[in-house]
Amino acid sequence: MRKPFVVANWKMHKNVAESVAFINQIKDQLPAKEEVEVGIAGTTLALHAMAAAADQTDIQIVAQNAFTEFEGAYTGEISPKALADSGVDYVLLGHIERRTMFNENNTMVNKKVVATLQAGMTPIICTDETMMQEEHGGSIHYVFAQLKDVLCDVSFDQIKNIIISYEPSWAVGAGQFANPLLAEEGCRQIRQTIADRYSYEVADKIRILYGGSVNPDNIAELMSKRDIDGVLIGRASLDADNFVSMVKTVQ
Ligand code: 3PY
Repeated sequence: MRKPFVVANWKMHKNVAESVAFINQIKDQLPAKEEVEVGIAGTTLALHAMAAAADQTDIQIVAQNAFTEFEGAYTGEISPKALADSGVDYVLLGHIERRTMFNENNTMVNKKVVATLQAGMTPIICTDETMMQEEHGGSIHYVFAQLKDVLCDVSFDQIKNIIISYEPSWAVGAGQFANPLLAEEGCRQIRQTIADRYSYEVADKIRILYGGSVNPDNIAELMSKRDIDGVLIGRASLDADNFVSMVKTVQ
C-alpha cells in the first residue's frame, strides 16, 4: 500500500514569517498521517524556521534544491548536509524550472540525488521527459533516457528511498491544463521503467507523484488514478485554506 503524498511547491513565494504562519494555520487541520503525508517545499531561507514550526506535527519539510557537495568553495550553493541539519526531510531535484532556467542536466541531478541520500534525506526526483505528445500529430512518444540517467549508480537499496515525480513541461506553470489520462500514463511508464531496471517489487512500492497545474478542480480525479501516488501542487498551494481542502480530498 503506497501512502498518498501531497507536496506544496511554493517556488520563490512567501518570506520566513509568511511560511511559518502558513504552517501554524494548517497544522491542526490536516488529516491523520496514516491517511496522507503532507510536505511543504518552501524557499531555502525559510526552511529552518518552517522545520521548527512543524516540530511535533506530521508536516514534512521539503527543500527545492540541494548541491552535489556537502561543503567547500561553492559560492551561493545549498549544502545537503546543512539542509538535513536544519530539519529538512525531502529535497526536490531536477524540477523543469531548474532544468530550463538554470541549465541543470541529468548528470548534475544524478549527483544531487546521491548527495541528498548521503545526507540522510529523501530525494523527490522530477522528470519531465518520460512522455511527449507531438504538437500536431497528437501521437505519444516515450523517452526514458532522462530517468535512466538521473538514476545512474542508484543502487537497489537506494531506490527504495526515492520518490519520483512526473512533471511534464506541457503542464507546469500557471493556467496550463493537466490531463489526468496523460498524467496517469506518464506515471505508469515511470513505474514500468523502475520495474525493468530494478524489480517489480520495488516498482510496486515506489511512490510516483504527478506535478503540473494541480488544483482543487482536478486533484480528486488525478489522485483516483492507480499509478499516481501523490501530487506536487504549485500556485494552488499558496493559499492555506485551499491547500488544506486539497489535502482533505485525498484522504
Ligand atoms: C506546477 O504546478 O507549476 C509545478 O511546478 C509543481 O511542481
